[in-house]
Amino acid sequence: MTTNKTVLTWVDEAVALCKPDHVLWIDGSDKQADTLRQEAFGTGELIPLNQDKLPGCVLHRSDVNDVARVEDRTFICCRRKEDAGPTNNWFDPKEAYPTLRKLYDGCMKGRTMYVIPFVMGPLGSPSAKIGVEVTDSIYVTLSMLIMTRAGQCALDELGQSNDWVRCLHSKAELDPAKRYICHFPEDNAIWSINSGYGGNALMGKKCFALRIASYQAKTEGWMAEHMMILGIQDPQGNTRYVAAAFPSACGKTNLAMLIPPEIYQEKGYKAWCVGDDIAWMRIGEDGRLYAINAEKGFFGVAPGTNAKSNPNALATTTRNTIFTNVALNLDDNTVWWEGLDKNPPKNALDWKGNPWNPDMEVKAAHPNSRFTAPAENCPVISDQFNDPQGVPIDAIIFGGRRAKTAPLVYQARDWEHGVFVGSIMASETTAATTGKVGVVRRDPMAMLPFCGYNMGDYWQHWLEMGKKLGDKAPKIFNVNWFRLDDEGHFIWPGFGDNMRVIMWILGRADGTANAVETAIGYEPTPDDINLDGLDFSKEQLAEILEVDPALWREDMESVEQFYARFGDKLPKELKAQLEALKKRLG
Ligand code: GTP
Ligand code: SPV
Ligand code: MN
Repeated sequence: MTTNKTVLTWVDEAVALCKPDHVLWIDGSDKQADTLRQEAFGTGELIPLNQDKLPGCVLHRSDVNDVARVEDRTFICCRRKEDAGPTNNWFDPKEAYPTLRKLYDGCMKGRTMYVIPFVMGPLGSPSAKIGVEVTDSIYVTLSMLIMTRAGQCALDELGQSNDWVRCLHSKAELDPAKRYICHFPEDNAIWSINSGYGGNALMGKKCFALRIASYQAKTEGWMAEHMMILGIQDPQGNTRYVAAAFPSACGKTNLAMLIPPEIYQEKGYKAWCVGDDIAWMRIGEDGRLYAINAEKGFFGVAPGTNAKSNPNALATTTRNTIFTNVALNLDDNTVWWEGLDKNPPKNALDWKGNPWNPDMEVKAAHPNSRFTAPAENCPVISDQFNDPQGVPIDAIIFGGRRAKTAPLVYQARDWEHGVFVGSIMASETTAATTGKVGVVRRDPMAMLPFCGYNMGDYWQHWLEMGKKLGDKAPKIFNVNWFRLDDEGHFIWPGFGDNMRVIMWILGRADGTANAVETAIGYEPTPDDINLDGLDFSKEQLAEILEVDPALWREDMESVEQFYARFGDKLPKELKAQLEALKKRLG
């Protein structure tokens, strides 16, 4: 399939190390994917679903100890510890390589090694990058075929170039104690072993498109971000784009596929999805910031996805989709998860494959169960999805899950203040990563688990991008859909109604929307957000726009402690922003 010596040599080395019985190069054809699917049905790695109701769809159950990203087993392996920074686990490459080599030695005996060449980003895009993943998992292979542009097209695009990322993956024994997700940014390499799930194993995603790419982006002058990309088309047919960074399981996929409230639909507004998880952004010839979606599919959270919350996601998953760790409805051989509908199956298997019925205490689907679905299935996929140039971004939105502190929305005073707003982001942890759920932690730019180098240098890079963009820089905002009332209910209706907030944001970006200056930035008044057709009062809106200075002063103490970890890597601009905010808060 290729004469590229750098690829052939590396695959030979991987074969010599892992010692598979067979090697199969993935060409990207439907025929080959079908053969692999049939093989996986035979071994139980995949379970076929009802082909009338869910054509081309399959179910996969991961190992019960392998259900989410493992941040404590994820390492940045650069020569100097300080280059990994205080927020990453560091593993000296001098030790990491020999340690891992021992684990990979012979790990594919009796198995086939699949060689997957893949492109991140639209084919022919100046922003696109290439990788080759070898793996011993059919599930990973078929997932990569959905999530990336994989096969012969990638090798054609690569030609004889040496500029590609080496992704060595083996599920090995799936032993959590020997699980390593190691990134070598200085070597363009990722070594992942003993996991077969999600961001640990689909290496185009977080490993390459964020951890390695963020390092490349810093070196090459662009941005690799944990952001969805949404286009809002006005009645005149002009589409403007926003990019939003929310931590894992905090609403990117839902915002990316939102259905406009009726009041906007009636006027002729439309919403288009460009991406739901990873945006690569560079400055275009006109000086504006352009974003591409690095991926070709969605690896979305299943629980909570339903015909009301996200009908577009549901429609996207009705064909050629891999479901992982959801429940199997034995009556009609379809899938189910908590929050899909109010009719849980009476006769089902839970995500572990055990008999399940609605009277049982345990969950039918794992909280981090997911669908892997082709973007082309999405009813609102943007016609710019494959555009090599990407789309121009008018606004960057940060956000997280905060029960109290953060208001529904506010705008940063300028780019530098916006970088500060991103740097102080905090959010409650979710099931997307192993560990405790619901603990507030600082998660700058939603990149805490994904920045491939020192976060202090990353903030510096953001500041430099702002200088380059000058007055063409997108405006920066912060949102919080997750404010709770005293009974612990979400106050804001969220989902499609988030468009009401996006409209204010776009209005601010073009200078038409009103705002008042507050201690934390610019905020709308309750009159500035359109509540027409919504059962939600201005008093309620006022409540979630409110900023409690005492809570903020407390929060800034925690920011101060967080910042202190970066020593002299903390950009002085951010330190100054913190001091200025503290002063404004009194
Ligand atoms: P990753 O794929 O892990 O990066 O997650 P994500 O950021 O794409 O999150 P996603 O859109 O899948 O949403 C995660 C969870 O948050 C789901 O259970 C959603 O139902 C819920 N959610 C999303 N948007 C909203 C919202 O506006 N309000 C409320 N209350 N919940 C939301
Ligand atoms: C996330 O956790 O942000 C995800 C899922 O998008 S994973 O691919 O596992 O990283
Ligand atoms: Mn994500």
